[in-house]
Amino acid sequence: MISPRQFYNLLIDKEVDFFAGVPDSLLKGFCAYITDNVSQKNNIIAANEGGAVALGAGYHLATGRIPLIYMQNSGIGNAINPLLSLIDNKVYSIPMILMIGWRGEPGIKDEPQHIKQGEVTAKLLDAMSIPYEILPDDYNKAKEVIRKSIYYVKLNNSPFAFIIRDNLFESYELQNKEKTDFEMNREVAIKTVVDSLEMDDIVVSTTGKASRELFEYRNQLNQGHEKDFLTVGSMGHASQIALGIALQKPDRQIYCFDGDGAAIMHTGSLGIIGSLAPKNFKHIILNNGAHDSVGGQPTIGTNLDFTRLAKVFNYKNVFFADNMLILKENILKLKSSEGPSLLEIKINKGARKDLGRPSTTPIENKIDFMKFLE
Ligand SMILES: Cc1ncc(C[n+]2csc(CCOP(=O)(O)OP(=O)(O)O)c2C)c(N)n1
Repeated sequence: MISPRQFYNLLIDKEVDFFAGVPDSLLKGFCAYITDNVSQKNNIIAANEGGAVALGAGYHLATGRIPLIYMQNSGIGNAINPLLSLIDNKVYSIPMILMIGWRGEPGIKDEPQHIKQGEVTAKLLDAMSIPYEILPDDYNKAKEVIRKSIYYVKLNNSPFAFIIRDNLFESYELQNKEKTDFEMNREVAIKTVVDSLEMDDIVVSTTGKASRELFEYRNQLNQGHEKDFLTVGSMGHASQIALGIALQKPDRQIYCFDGDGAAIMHTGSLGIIGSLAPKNFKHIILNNGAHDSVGGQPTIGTNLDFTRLAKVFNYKNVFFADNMLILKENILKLKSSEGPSLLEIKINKGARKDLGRPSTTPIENKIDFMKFLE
């Protein structure tokens, strides 16, 4: 294992001191370390991975220096466009280090949404002609990889990727935890909303712990999972899945349980919801101001008023709750409102340590869900 501090110091020695990315659980220790120790201007938690690559490009254009862009391998998809049409040698030829968390590494048990991504991570890099190394967990070997890769990116003005295996980084607890003092956390908010839904209502829930908490709550209630579409991968797209359903099923009420990080990742989607304006679309933003599911790194959610954003994007009705009493009142208002409507719930970060994972497969869920929609 490598300590995040040692790894950071190796980069600093090579004058790599600008970071941008979207956090990942495999990079948790490193992301937490730089969140604590690097100024906000030099560690930008981007809206999405493509934005992070572009930020790195801007930094390089302005300084001539090498940025490091971090992401989970799920984020490669978001990054492909700027990687190929902005920084590639055939376009602007911009050097950068990519640091990619390898979820779904073949041979290591992981969730279904990571399997394919894990299988093709190296192949995707090959297809983009981006050389890579699996970062060794020996300090001296890692040092050598860093030295060679920085030499390479400077010489070729092009990117080089570090693939990061699970457990490479020693754990590091985020110190700069902005503590909030709301009444609820995500799980309590989800339970409260679920308790007030009707038998026939549909839920599309976002990536990360929200879907896991929803799944467990249905178990606790001895209900099936057919009412819920769990967006286990595809972060940021739950609202458009929900929109696609809402438009085809105008007689059903569709609730999207979204995260602040996920909604920020593809905010333009809110505008598409506002413009198509399905009356049966109910958007619930569980705003903990953090990428809680992968380590609690901050998002801009803390200072973002999602109700205002929704109004600008032409939602018909907006509601807000930061405590249980108001939440219970405003869910009722949300339910009876003409959509698209949005309810922002302000919550604390954090989840149960013993939170489980869906025990049914995505395909089983899809089949049950489609039956329920019929
Ligand atoms: C494209 C992509 N990038 C990154 C991730 C890793 N990831 C999974 S959940 C998550 C955090 C989601 O944050 P938010 O939507 O605010 O929900 P919270 O975890 O706070 O409930 C991240 C970054 C991912 N799955 N997909």
